[in-house]
Amino acid sequence: MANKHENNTVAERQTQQVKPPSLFQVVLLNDDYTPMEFVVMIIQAYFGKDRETALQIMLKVHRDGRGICGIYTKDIAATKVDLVMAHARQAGHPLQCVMEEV
Ligand code: TYC
Repeated sequence: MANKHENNTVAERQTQQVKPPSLFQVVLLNDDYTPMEFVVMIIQAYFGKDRETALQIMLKVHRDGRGICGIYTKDIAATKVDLVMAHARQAGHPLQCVMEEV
């Protein structure tokens, strides 16, 4: 369906004009070597959690093998993964961080 405007331009009406962005969860994986305190610091620094929440997420990862740190649009999630991985390598820890579509 088309609408004729006063200046003779035509705007097409589309059924799905914009799609909501797909979302990705950023997940930390457990390992045997990364210090618990380093993981808590990472969760606070990159995922905006307070110390208590960061501690709970870290312990969940430690117990269950994985834990969600946050849910973001694709570019933001990818940047978080890159920053966390770079920081962990810089510090000499094997911490793994991945993103998964929700
Ligand atoms: N399992 C690690 C230890 O006992 C702690 C740890 C928690 C490592 C969470 C990684 O994503 C992680 N030191």
